[in-house]
Amino acid sequence: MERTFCMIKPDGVSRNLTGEILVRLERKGYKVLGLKKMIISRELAEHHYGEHKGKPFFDGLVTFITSGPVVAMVLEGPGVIAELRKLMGATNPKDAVPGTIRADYATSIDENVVHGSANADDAQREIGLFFKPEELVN
Ligand code: IDP
Ligand code: MG
Repeated sequence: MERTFCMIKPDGVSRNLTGEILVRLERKGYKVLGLKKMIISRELAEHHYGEHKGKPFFDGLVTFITSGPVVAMVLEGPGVIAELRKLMGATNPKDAVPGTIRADYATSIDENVVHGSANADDAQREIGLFFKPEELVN
């Protein structure tokens, strides 16, 4: 059993896609252990996206992710880390396979609706950044 961190980005929340995305993840069979709507501080955003510091899109990314509420969640299920990435689709929606969340709901790499941890180390780190252990309920 694995756990991963998933987040509906401000574009997804403001476009009222939260329910659509949760339906896909729940129907797939993943358990939602933690779920909250929140506005990310600049400090948290810079930590969360720390691997991208120094890249040309970093400042825009931090500004965007802090621009409005997100819905953060922890998902649990077999193979959920890699499988969530498949359900999300490629980072650039232009390259995302139809049927994936980004292919179906996004048109821009800057605003691609959803985040999912890239690997087990990131999953553990990101879950810890956004949730206290007691906020996760099975
Ligand atoms: P991921 O979200 O698929 O894991 P990352 O490479 O970790 O993709 O990048 C984090 C986020 O930064 C992406 O979801 C996207 O919104 C944004 N991003 C990544 N690469 C670019 C780029 O080349 N230009 C603009 N934004 C980008
Ligand atoms: Mg990433």
